[in-house]
Amino acid sequence: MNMTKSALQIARAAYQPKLPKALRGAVAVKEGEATQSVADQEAIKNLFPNTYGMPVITFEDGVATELPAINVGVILSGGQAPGGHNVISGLFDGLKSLNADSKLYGFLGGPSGLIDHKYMELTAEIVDEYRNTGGFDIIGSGRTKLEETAQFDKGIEICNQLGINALVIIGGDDSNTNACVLAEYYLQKNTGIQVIGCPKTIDGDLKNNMIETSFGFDTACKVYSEVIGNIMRDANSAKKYWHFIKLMGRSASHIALECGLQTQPNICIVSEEVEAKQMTLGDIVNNIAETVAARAAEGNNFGVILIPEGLIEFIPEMKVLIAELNDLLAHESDVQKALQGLTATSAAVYASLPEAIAKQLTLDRDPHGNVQVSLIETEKLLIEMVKTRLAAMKAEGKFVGKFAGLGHFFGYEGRCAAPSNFDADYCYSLGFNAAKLIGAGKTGYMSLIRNTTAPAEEWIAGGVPVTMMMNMERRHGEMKPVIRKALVELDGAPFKKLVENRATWAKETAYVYPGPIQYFGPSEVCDQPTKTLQLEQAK
Ligand code: FBP
Repeated sequence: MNMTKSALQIARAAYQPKLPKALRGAVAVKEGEATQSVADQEAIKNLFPNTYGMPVITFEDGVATELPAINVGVILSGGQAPGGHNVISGLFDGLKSLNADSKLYGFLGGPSGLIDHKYMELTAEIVDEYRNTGGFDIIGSGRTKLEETAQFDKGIEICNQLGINALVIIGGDDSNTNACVLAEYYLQKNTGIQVIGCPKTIDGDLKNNMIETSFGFDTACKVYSEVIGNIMRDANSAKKYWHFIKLMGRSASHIALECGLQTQPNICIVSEEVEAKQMTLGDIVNNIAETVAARAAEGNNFGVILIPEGLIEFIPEMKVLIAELNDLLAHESDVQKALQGLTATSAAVYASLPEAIAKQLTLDRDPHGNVQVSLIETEKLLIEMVKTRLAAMKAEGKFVGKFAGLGHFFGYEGRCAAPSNFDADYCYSLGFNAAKLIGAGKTGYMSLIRNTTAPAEEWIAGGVPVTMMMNMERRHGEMKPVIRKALVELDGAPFKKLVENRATWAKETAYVYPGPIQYFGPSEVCDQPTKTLQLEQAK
């Protein structure tokens, strides 16, 4: 194994993440009022009789008490997000602060490690190798869903074998929903195994009144914004290309919006607006072509457009087509046969798409049966369609310039970046705090760190019951309890900021070049939270 480290890696390993004041010593638990789920209270209460209604808790300074050693198992679930290793190092240090003989086990390759009993003990030596690094490679991640009681029972077996008293599941909305189902089951069965969740996803869609942001969003957006800024400088130097940049984020457009606010592109598409205005693919193409023509009229044959990864599923006619394909392909693996089942309208939409894109819509589904939007080249689809539209406008004398489109997709480039100071501190605190929740005997809670636009030492630490974030949604034809996903709010401050400025940004070349993430230097350069967080918390 190549253990050569970069100079930055070596220097960064020594960074000591900042912890909120409240977590630095022994803690006392302050309980709030009983809570309710965000909707469907009766249904959720019936499904979670033991974990429903628990109070939000806050940690305050407490008196040190002797706790027995605690053994904990940790699982990384779903897509990588910068800072996962710091959640684990925070958890490790937090457990050791409760009792030096506590042990941490990592389940390998995601939730399947728990079911298949694949694990390793995370010793101080191993954890130290991964402090402040990106990636999930310390134990690996996976997308196996924990939802069957047989899986839960396999979990009990291995926990009993290793003397594990608690599990920490680091994941997105689905994984944390499943963590809560597991917590409820383990309580009902009186196993004594606690389950705590941690909010992870670069997509930024696991947030609500309590969870201010999911970890990884800050770093990923900063990495993408750096590269977008570099492309903008290139575009403004060469003045001959329109760059169509697709940005990750399975369904919500938080990443595209945040990168838009950081860099001020000519166009930043927000899927949630497309859906609300029922815009067709043709409408989107026309809007882009008009902006290209308006800039060309002033001699600017270049520009930058940000496209959210999930856009295709928010365009009404595409949404219907994709839903039909999801159903048909679930029962028929022969694509040609499946296509024959499309309704006449969807068949016409399908036929109107460039062949390569149409084919991408029929590729393998993810474990949830959804189309894998990261594999659909929306940026290329738009370039082709805008080119055709501009040719027609040219013939009508409405476009006088030149158009050359270049496509990019930024996603995997940012998911394993070395965490920014914000994510390094936030993740370490989430992990350390999870240990305190375990020490306080809690289960069915998500680790909660609030007040995150203030300096880290003023952050508020505690826990929020997962049931509080749930509602009932139809999944695979059945009503299921799930954590409500946070899409971009069209009346929220970040989107309003875009709307206030976008006409100017479309016309002028108002690019901002954020540059690379800085790990050392003045706080205003190194510790800025995202624009999204700053605007939302300024309310
Ligand atoms: P999570 O929701 O699990 O954090 O993953 C999000 C994400 O990074 C999306 O932005 C993207 O669409 C998807 O994962 C890609 O999945 P995969 O890693 O399986 O290619």
